Order: sequence, then structure tokens, then C-alpha cells
Amino acid sequence: GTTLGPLAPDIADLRRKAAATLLRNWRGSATVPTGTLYPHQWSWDSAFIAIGLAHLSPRRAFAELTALHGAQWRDGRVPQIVFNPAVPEDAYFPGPAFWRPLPRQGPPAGVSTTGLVQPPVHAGAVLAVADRHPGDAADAAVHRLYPRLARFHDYLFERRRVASGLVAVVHPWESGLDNSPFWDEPLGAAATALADDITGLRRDLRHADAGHRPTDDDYARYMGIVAAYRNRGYADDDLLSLPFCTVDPLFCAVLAWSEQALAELARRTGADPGRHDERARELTHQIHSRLFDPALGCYVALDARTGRHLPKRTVSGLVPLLLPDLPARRREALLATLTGPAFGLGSPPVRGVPSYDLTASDADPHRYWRGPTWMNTNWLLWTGLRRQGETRHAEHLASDMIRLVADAGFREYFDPVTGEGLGADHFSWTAALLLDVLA
Ligand code: 9YW
Repeated sequence: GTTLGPLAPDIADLRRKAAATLLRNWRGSATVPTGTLYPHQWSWDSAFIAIGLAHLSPRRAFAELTALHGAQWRDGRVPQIVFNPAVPEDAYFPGPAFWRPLPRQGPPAGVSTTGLVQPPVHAGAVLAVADRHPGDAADAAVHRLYPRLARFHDYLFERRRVASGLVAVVHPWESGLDNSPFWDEPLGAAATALADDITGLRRDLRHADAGHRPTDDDYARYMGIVAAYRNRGYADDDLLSLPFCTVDPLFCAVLAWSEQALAELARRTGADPGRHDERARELTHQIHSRLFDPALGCYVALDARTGRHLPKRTVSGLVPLLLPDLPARRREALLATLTGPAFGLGSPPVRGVPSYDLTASDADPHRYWRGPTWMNTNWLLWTGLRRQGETRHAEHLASDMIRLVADAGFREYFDPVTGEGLGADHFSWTAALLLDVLA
């Protein structure tokens, strides 16, 4: 249910256009986030896309995630990007060559990927698709995918553990929220690379307004951090000696949520759910006890290298709404932050939940993860609100999401106040998650 009221958009038409967007971006075995800016397969995009594809074709939804896991590394990691060999090297920067050599524990022979991961939405997505279409086909897909998902989570829990039980990201790209204000401080301390013509190398600037993207300085540091990780063969020993190593609330909350889904998938395949339940409980406990900032009324990131919290209000810090066992006082605090002036849920003209505190002096409603509203983070919050029984807030959020797309199209992100569409057009997860919200 939503609260669209009068002047309701034409829902049937929106559904048709969402389906057309996903069809347009399908490349035979997987879906690109959008044809021009991102011409390969991205990890967490595919998980969100599968959630939407479930409304069109469960077979295709499982195919999307099966294709992604076909590039899984021998060490278990599911890569951030699976490069399409048919796309020219210079269509995307940094392309396949920059990431090489990939190590022996890397992807199957002949498969080209990056060496990073993204938030592990996948197990949650597989459970959602399976629950929408129970039956033999879903059972078979769950049996096929469960061991892959479990190995990815094993990798994260075993190789990315820092600070007694939390799970780290080693690059801003791994958080999925590249230029989040969380990363200003740790990124500022990281060395830059490729000081020469970074603008000339970047391909994103050919497809999107420079004012809506990360800066050249951000990119120079992103490259430096990749180079350091690559030069040690993407090995995860001694994580704290990497130039960037942080704990992100969205990443950890999504992992705990997906680990719970994994327990359910284990039950369905006859595997032991016990260790998944245990890991989910333990990580949830760590998030609640180590990442909440009472003064800000939300969860915050942690710089694992310095041990310091990164006290900013970003949308990432609200995503623990996904977690069970949220103490009532904690839930009240999060809801107050969500509906207060920082994020403005339910206070027109604000639409959807912005990526960053609207009242912060450095908020920028146009620049990527520093202000705009994005469908994927809004979907995570919508899912969390429903899980917490906050139906009214969930309905309001759903109608905001629908209105944003109805007015501005299937854009990558949106100005949270004017609703202007920003970044790329024909964006897959915008279409996919809209289908889910409309269902
Ligand atoms: C990049 C594809 C990806 C998303 C990320 C988003 C952006 C930039 O685009 O990354 O070049 O990889 O920040 O979350 O998965 O949509």
C-alpha cells in the first residue's frame, strides 16, 4: 500500500516502462546498470535487479545471480564488476587492464573482474525471489546458489574481520556509496595515484555532469587505493596496513540481514542453518553495540586503521533498520532522525530519503552520494521500515519513490528537494526496485 492520493501516476504505464528499461539493459546473461555509463555487470546492482526481475521472470532473476556467481573468485569473493569481454577496454574507467594481474585465488580462467566486493545483498535477494515463486524451479536455483552465497559470506567473515567481529571494506567502492561523506577523513589520509590527466582517463564524465559525480581528487585516491591492494595480489592479510580500511553500517547491516536469509536458504537445502544464525546474531550485536552514535541518532562508520568513529549522518547509518532485535529506544531514535530535518521523511517538499544530512553545511543535492535520493538505499529503508512494523512510514516512502520516478523518469538518482532527475537515465535498479515497490 502507498499513500499516493489524488493525481496518482499511471501505475500500469510505470510498470511497462520499468519492464522496458530492464529489457533494454539485458545483455543475454545479465543486466548492465545502464548502457553508457556502466557497460558491465555490477555485483549489488544485480542483486537489486533480480528483486525486480522476479516480477517479470523468476527464471531471468535467477539467471542474473547465477551469471554473477560464475565469476566468483576461488577465495570466495564475489567481484564488484564482471567485465563483459565484448565491450572495449576504454568504455569504462578503470577497465579490466587496470585490475590485472588477478591472482591465483582469483576468478575462473578467462573471466575478467575487479578485485573488490560490494554490499552482499545477494542472499536476501535470492530468498526474496524464491519466496515470490515457490516451486521446483526456485528450489533448484536455491540448491545451486546456496553454496556460492555461503562461500562469499565465509570470505567476508573470515578474511574481512576487523575490530573484534565487524566486517571491513577496503575501498570506498566496496561500500557502494563511493563518495559518501563518511570517507572524507580516511580518504584524505590515503595517497593519490595517476596524478597526470585523471580527467582525460575518466569515462564517467562523458556520460554525466561533472557536478553530479565524484571529483578528480576522489578518483585519484580511488586509484591509489586500488593500486596498493592490487600490488599485494588482493591479499587480505594484515588488512590494517592497507591505505583504506573502514567499517560501514550499511555494509554490515546488509551482511547481517543476508546472513539471516542464508540461514533460511540453508534450511531449505537441508544444510545446517546453525552457523548462519550464529553469525547473523553476533554481527547484529556488534553493529548495535559498536556503531550507534546517540548524539547523532544514527549508526556511524568506523575507521579501522585509527579506531575512530566517523560521526556523520548518512543514509548508510539508517540501514540498520533492516535488523531484528532493534531495541525500542533505538528504533525511536532512528525514526526521529529519519523524519527530522536531516532526512525529512514525510516532510514535503523532501522526496525519498536523501543520501546525506540535508542540514549539513557540505550537503550537495546534486553530487552523487553526498545528497541525492537513490532508489536502492530507499528500498533498503522501505524494507527495514516494513520489518519494524512501521507501515505508515513505509507507505509514505513508497509513494515518494513512485512519484520521483513518475515525474523524472528512471534516473540514477534524484535531487531530494526538487525531484530533478540526475546522473544516468534508463537505470536498472531504479526500474527493478520500483517494480518491487509497486507489487
Ligand atoms: C563505479 C553501478 C555502480 C553502483 C555503485 C555506484 C556507482 C561507480 O555505480 O559506482 O564506477 O563503479 O556508486 O553503488 O554499484 O551502478
